[in-house]
Amino acid sequence: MSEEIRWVKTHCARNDHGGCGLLVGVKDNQIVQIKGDPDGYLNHGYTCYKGRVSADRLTHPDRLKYPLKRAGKRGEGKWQRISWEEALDETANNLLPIKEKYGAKAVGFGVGMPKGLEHFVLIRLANIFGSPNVIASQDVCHAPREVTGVHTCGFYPVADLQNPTNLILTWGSNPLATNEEGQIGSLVLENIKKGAKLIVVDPRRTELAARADLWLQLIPGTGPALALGFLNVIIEESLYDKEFVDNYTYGFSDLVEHVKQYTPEKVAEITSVPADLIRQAARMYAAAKPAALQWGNSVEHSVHVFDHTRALVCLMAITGNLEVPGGNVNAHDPKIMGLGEFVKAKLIPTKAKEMISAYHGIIPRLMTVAPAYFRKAVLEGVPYPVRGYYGMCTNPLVNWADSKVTYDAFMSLDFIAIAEIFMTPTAAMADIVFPVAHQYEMNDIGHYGIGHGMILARPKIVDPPEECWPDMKIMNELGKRVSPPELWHDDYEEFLEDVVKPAGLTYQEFVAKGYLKGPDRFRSYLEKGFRTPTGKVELKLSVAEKFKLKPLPEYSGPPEEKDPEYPLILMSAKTPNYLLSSYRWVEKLRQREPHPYVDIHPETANAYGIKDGDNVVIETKYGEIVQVARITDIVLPQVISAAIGWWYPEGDAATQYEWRKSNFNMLTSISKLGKEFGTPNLKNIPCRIRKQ
Ligand SMILES: Nc1nc2c(c(=O)[nH]1)N[C@H]1C(S)=C(S)[C@@H](COP(=O)(O)OP(=O)(O)OC[C@H]3O[C@@H](n4cnc5c(=O)[nH]c(N)nc54)[C@H](O)[C@@H]3O)O[C@H]1N2
Ligand SMILES: Nc1nc2c(c(=O)[nH]1)N[C@H]1C(S)=C(S)[C@@H](COP(=O)(O)OP(=O)(O)OC[C@H]3O[C@@H](n4cnc5c(=O)[nH]c(N)nc54)[C@H](O)[C@@H]3O)O[C@H]1N2
Ligand code: SF4
Ligand SMILES: [Mo]
Repeated sequence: MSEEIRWVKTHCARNDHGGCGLLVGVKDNQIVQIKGDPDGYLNHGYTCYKGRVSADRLTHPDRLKYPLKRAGKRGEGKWQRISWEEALDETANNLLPIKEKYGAKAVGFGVGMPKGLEHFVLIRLANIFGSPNVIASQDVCHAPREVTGVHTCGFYPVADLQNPTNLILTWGSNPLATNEEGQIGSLVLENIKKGAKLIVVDPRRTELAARADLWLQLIPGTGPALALGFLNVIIEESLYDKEFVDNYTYGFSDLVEHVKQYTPEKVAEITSVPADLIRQAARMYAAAKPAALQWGNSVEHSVHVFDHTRALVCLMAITGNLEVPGGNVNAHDPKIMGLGEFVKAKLIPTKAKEMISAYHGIIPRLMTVAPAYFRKAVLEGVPYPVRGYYGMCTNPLVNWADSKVTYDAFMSLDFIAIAEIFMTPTAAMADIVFPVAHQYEMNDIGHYGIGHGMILARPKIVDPPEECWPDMKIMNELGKRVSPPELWHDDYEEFLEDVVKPAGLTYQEFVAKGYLKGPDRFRSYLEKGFRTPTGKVELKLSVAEKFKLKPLPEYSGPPEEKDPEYPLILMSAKTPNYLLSSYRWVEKLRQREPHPYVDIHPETANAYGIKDGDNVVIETKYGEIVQVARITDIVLPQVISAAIGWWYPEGDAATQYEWRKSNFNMLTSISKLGKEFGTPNLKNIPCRIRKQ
């Protein structure tokens, strides 16, 4: 007999960084409806379309359901179904000989955008195995902001959208489409309704830009100059918070001298934002008190990420917006297990010295290896050989800059295991593919380790199909085969218990509560100072010399040299319909966005004889791809904005699903990297276009 619809509370996940409280309707082990939970802490009932149709990710007929072993040559698309025992043994029997021959560090453990608790189980697996090399896209996502924040003011300054604020300044962040790090866009709108002003810094006229009090349409990649221009105006016009600057900052007088050169007029030339608009925006931001600066991914997508981020933290600091409600805050965790303990960091005390990136003189505290350096190790043996890779929740062939180098590196590895929900271009290169359980099919914890001071419950709602296992279970069982079994759990669900135990809760009690949030604590510096070497916000870095870092933020020109052969500027932005390279196979999403679209200004389209819907070849020094023209004036005439993350799941596994055809990262390069984080340039790339 068919059961009634049962409504279960959970939190959305694996569509972006997640966070919306959801009510999930279940009937006969099937999800029949998903709606927003009005009690959701971050969303107050809001959901987006891809959240509402997210159960469709589970039911596609081509979803991976059994462990697979490569049958033909690598990448040929021929597979043999094997048992879990065989898949785990085969993986162990390949990883252990690599460890024996080259050392544990010759195995890289790969993750992508953090999706759930498995992210930290993977770091634990690497640590226990003895490899310092966790390979992650953190170099272009989150880590530069977090690490630079810690170096500058002792913490990761998060925009406080929960308390009333007078102004939100979005800086290369598009929360209505991306809800980055659980900064759910609807909260920005709620603040605006209550009277907060809005300034948007974005090269595209986004939905938010269209609603903003001021919109600064800068040339992509020129953000550091604009931030320095803001500092110039605020200092020249004495709009800064004098009491805070006098008592709690280090190096102000050097900053004053330094930013004199970044006059609004000079910055206008670089950024194409009119000088008066720069003045007006800087004044409005400085006067608002409190003002929340919501920064985004584009801060990171440049070789100049360190300067950019440093300038923005200086801006928050001198305007007195650090650690105040409605400003940029230090989010404190609830009483849960600390990350270091969870990942068993103590077992690998020499990690910072031995990881691949240490050789490249990376900034201290960045504990993952940038993909650029990983591939150098694989292809050139620099600084030492790396021959094996275990990857989950990631699709490097499409998502890492310079896809051709990724292909070569994956062809060259001795052994690759990938855990996936669907056969992707990267999984198609593997020797072993593990089929995984997904959101709604396993117990999970969200937002652990993201730095926003909360964790969210994501309980299991339906059973996974056939032989799919949660990533955590796979690693728990693999761990027992490749490292001392006593360091692993009998049952992988104990990982969930570990996290919430310090709060005095079982996982199920945590699920009943829904989420845990740390205490709101503001202006802790009044008692303790800032957690930097000088105890102050370091406008000028006191450790600059020691770590060979720039003491003051600067603008050192466009991330790539201008090139008359490639007269247009290529950028990208994330679409509301997909997560990076994921879910092109979900029909309801594909109907909304069937093709990769490149946004081209009408004047430019006209000059090149391109019409809306035409196939367009986009070409950079590094490669060419094809996308479909969308003629729109949301971009400047000299800028085009192309889609990221594209491959064609309906294509052929033997050609890795046409991974070259429309993939943005065929156009990017790792020949020039930011020194501090190993970051490639993903925005402001000289390009040219033609009708196909
Ligand atoms: N040019 C350019 N490149 C970029 C970016 C850009 O803006 N421009 N953005 C960068 C950013 S910010 C990031 S974070 C990276 C992201 O890079 P990735 O993290 O590699 O990106 P995703 O597309 O999220 O890839 C995730 C893969 O995980 C799979 N997956 C989903 N859920 C699960 C799960 O529960 N378990 C397992 N095992 N697999 C799962 C999906 O099917 C998908 O194939 O890309 C970066 N690359
Ligand atoms: N729907 C959806 N949500 C996502 C993701 C997704 O792929 N899809 N990805 C998730 C991930 S991994 C991340 S890291 C976050 C990213 O979240 P965001 O940072 O919000 O995402 P982006 O779209 O990369 O960049 C934000 C805005 O920066 C603008 N921009 C581009 N270049 C520049 C520039 O040079 N300067 C300035 N000031 N602005 C620029 C773009 O036009 C865009 O509107 O989103 C997460 N959420
Ligand atoms: S905004 Fe993000 S967390 Fe909220 S429903 Fe959409 S995908 Fe899920
Ligand atoms: Mo990201």
